[in-house]
Amino acid sequence: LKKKRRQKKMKNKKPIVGVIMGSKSDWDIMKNCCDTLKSFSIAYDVRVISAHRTPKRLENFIKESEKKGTSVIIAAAGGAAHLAGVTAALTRIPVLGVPIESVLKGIDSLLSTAQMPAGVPVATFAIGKAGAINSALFVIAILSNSYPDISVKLKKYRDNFAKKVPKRPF
Ligand code: RP5
Repeated sequence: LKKKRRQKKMKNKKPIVGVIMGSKSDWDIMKNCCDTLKSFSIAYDVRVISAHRTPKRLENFIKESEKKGTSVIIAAAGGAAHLAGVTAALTRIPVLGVPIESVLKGIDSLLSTAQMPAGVPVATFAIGKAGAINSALFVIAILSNSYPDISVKLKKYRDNFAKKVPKRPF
């Protein structure tokens, strides 16, 4: 009965995703993440928050996110990219990391985001645009377990892939 009640509550509640990035300069890439969420009609709360330049803003954002029941936070940063890791350390909301290209082509961002010591996980995606889109699609896949309307849209999205790929290369 408890499970049914919880499921009913979930059904009525729209999910919300937090999308944060270390700098305004990350927006060109992270716009792809937000556009993907938007195309699935998933609400998101997007902000520029830097772990080292605006740490108080990060703390406040996490407090707000916990209060409003944010499902997941997607955190993008470049260089010595600690935004996703610090976010994950401050909350139990799952954190997905998107490494942004840097002077070292994003290898530094990728390693800084992915190489978390055991205990505080950050699910890390590809560098740049692919990671921005896939982080959103990953959230969408997880949410589709609980929201049938999202699941239907995801199936359509995948079916469209097959239609777009030619059967022969010539
Ligand atoms: C990181 O440093 C940001 O996430 C960005 O990718 C990188 C460069 O930031 P800006 O110097 O362009 O503000 O904190």
